[in-house]
Amino acid sequence: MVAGTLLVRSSFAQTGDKPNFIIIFCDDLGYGDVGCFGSKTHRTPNIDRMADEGTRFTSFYVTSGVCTPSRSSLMTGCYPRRVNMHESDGNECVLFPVARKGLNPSEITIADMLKGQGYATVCVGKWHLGDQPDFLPTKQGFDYYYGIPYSNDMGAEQRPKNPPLPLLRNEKVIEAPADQDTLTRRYTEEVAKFITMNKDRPFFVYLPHTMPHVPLHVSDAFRGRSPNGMYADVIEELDWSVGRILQTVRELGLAEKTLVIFTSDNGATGGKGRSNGPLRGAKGSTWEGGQREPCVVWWPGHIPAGKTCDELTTTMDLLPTFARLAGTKAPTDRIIDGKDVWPLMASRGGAKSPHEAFYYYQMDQLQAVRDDRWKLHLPLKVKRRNWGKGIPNRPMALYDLKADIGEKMNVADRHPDVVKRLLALADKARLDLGDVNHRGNQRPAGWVEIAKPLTKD
Ligand SMILES: [Ca+2]
Repeated sequence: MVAGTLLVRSSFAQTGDKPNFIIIFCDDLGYGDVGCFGSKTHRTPNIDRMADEGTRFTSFYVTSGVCTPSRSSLMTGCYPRRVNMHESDGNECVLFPVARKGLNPSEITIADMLKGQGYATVCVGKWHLGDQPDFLPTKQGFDYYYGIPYSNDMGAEQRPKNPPLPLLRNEKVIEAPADQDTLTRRYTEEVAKFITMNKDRPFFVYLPHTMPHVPLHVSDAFRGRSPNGMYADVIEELDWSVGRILQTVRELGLAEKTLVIFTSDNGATGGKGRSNGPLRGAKGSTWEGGQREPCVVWWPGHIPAGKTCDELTTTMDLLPTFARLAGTKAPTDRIIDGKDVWPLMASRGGAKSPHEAFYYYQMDQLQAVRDDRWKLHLPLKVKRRNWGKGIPNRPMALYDLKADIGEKMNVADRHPDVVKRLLALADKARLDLGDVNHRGNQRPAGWVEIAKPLTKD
């Protein structure tokens, strides 16, 4: 059985039988918000079944506690600073409507790479990597786009100076303001249709859900259904969506040809039924609760069922991993920070994380570094925050993540050798990726001279 599976695996790309890829990327879903990651309040039978049939990654990271930088990494396989998407044109932590800045179209996104390998590519959902025509998904490797270009709280309904929240099909606004109640359902239908239309060729689906980012919206079928309030209603509809997509894949006979990943772009905000499980901190922070995400990887016959992998992995790894599975390589003409983690997904005996370290940045500032076991919060004169004033005089703190996932006990005094090693890794990152006033090896973002609002004709 094992040998047979390995044989299928190794011959997959060579036979021209390229696997399909689906990334389901929730917005602000916390580490403890789904059953298979410990939620006792949200009913998520479909995501739990996906975990039973696949592998849970329990040390899976996004590169930022907020949307835009996190998404830039998933798309490019690079830290946000590398592609200059760590802050907006107005020095905010994320892009706002009518931004002059966006993900540079000269970056090679996962979609660009897979399109080059003959894949049909679709982005359905919240983009948030630039709202100008040059930066939209259709200019970043996606054949088709349906969704909102930035966060659902950035329309005129919440911020009167902005245009009404636009819903786009490709580059055209088809609805404004978008009817948010039906977004999760409509996204799911768009994806199911796309999969069905492209069942006979390799495809890549990127589904960055608008939910459960606030304002919360849910369709009539799910409103008030959960005993745990609106947030749980929203999670249950997202779970339904996962089930509907996997059912589509199964019914078309594509289960053994399709790798599906379920995760989130950053941690949950605090309170109101949201949960980052045992993790400290929340969305927007460099505590684990901001950047460690629930992650389930599913591919029957290729990825083992019912397993858990605690090795350090990141959204940046998806581009090089998909490249390998599609029979190509990640770009070699530029620095790519992600690593091929297929040996971990396939649970090859003894496979270890290919990362020497992971770096936690808040906007332009390096705040923490971890290796396989230890996380060091760096001493900072002013610890920057994504919003509000920085926090002065933050002392150094070391946590043993294997014994203390909640970052409760500072053990820096007991492990001076570990502190020294992690400080050296931080210096290495500063040289390469930069830190505050040091630019590092950074590629330019995309810019336009005059930004225009996305409005309905
Ligand atoms: Ca988010």
